[in-house]
Amino acid sequence: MSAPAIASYMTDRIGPLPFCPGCGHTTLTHALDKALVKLQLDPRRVVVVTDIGCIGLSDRYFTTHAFHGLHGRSITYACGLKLARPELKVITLMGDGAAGIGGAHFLNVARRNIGITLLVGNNFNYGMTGGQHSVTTPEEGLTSSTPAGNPEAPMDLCATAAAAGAPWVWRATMFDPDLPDVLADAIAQPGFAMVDVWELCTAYYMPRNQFKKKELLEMFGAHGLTTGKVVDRPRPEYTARLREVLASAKPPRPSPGIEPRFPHAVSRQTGIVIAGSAGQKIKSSAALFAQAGMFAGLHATQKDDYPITVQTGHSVAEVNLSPERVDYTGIERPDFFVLLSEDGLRRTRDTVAALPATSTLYAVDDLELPPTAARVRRLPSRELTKDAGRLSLCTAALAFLLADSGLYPVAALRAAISAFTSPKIAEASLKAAAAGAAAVHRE
Ligand SMILES: Cc1ncc(C[n+]2csc(CCOP(=O)(O)OP(=O)(O)O)c2C)c(N)n1
Ligand code: SF4
Ligand SMILES: [Mg+2]
Repeated sequence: MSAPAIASYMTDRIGPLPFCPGCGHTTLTHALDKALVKLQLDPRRVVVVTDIGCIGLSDRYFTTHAFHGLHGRSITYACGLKLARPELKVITLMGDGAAGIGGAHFLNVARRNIGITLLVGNNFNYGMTGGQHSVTTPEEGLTSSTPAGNPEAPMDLCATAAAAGAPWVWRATMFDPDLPDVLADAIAQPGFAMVDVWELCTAYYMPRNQFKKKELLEMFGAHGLTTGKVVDRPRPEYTARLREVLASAKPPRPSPGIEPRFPHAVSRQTGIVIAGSAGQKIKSSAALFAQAGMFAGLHATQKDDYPITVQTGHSVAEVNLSPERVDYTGIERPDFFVLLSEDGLRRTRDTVAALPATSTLYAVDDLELPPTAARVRRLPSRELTKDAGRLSLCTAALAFLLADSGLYPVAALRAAISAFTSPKIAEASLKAAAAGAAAVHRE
């Protein structure tokens, strides 16, 4: 038989592996090398992902791509790589400590079935930081953080991954002669595959607990566990499935774009606050008002304030219009204030009371206002909503403001309504805009 084209995926250019003598991570790392040799994958299409912990020192010894990040997060990096580049074989090496610290990632990669390979170098403690207990430390296990014995029940990583939906799970030990073949099988899986490799940490867990090969193997019996395949139930891989779903999704409606085609009379950044109730279309009307400003060649920003609940409580929108770029979107002294309901007034009463004499306050006619220095203009709400209905009050009020202030033409608001709302809504909104503008001129 001819020798494999690639005889090793590891380099000795940076010296020997850094692990303590007898450490299981050495065995696991070499087993991964043998698995890659068996599969003869193009090293440019393989990424070894690790995080912190002794096991995380291994990635730089591989001649594949490598990614090294924060403790417990290697699954997230691996998933990101796989989602962006599904053609890559992404292999994650992490410790039992990292599996616990990144527990949510561990559950979700199994649930989603993202096609990465997860190899856990499970040595029952935090090796790198001096042997503290981890989620897999056996009950009564002695560690630097459980000197009187671990009072916690350990987590069975394989059962946990299986319960979360992992399609392929294998429980192994560093002493298994077929470990390279098992890792090769795991890497060859199209979906998520995990191998939990029970190991010795010869520096800490082994001496503290008199825990050698015999004790490690006996632990299986004590927990009613066996080595070998735990789960093999293939199901569609997430990355491929996601691409299918995205390919079949309806493309978003192309935006009509906003080309300036109206004049304006705004010489400086101008702040407009609109305060009303949820359900009064405050947010969407304010958005049209801002877009209409852009049709007049202005820069516009919008910020909304509303409770998390729907159809109840206040709704406040703040819009800035400016001939220059808007760098600060806060409105401390509104130039214009539109007040459409008791909810809106309750939310903004202090601001309304503090409005300066340079402000104009447009308030619906049935609201009792606090004393204010602002110039007050009353909005005839019955007249404004007669044709278009109650839901269009905000649009009518904004048209009133435009016709009164001359910031930019009401025609720009009409253009925004026609461009950005469905024909049915546009019909009512255009009526409202006409009613708002007409009410000003009637006075
Ligand atoms: C978020 C975070 N928590 C804690 C640490 C400190 N820390 C560094 S290595 C390590 C333990 C690693 O244990 P494990 O993942 O089991 O790997 P091992 O060293 O046993 O191979 C810890 C807790 C860290 N680097 N980052
Ligand atoms: S401290 Fe433990 S896990 Fe880390 S290299 Fe040494 S034996 Fe291995
Ligand atoms: Mg560990």
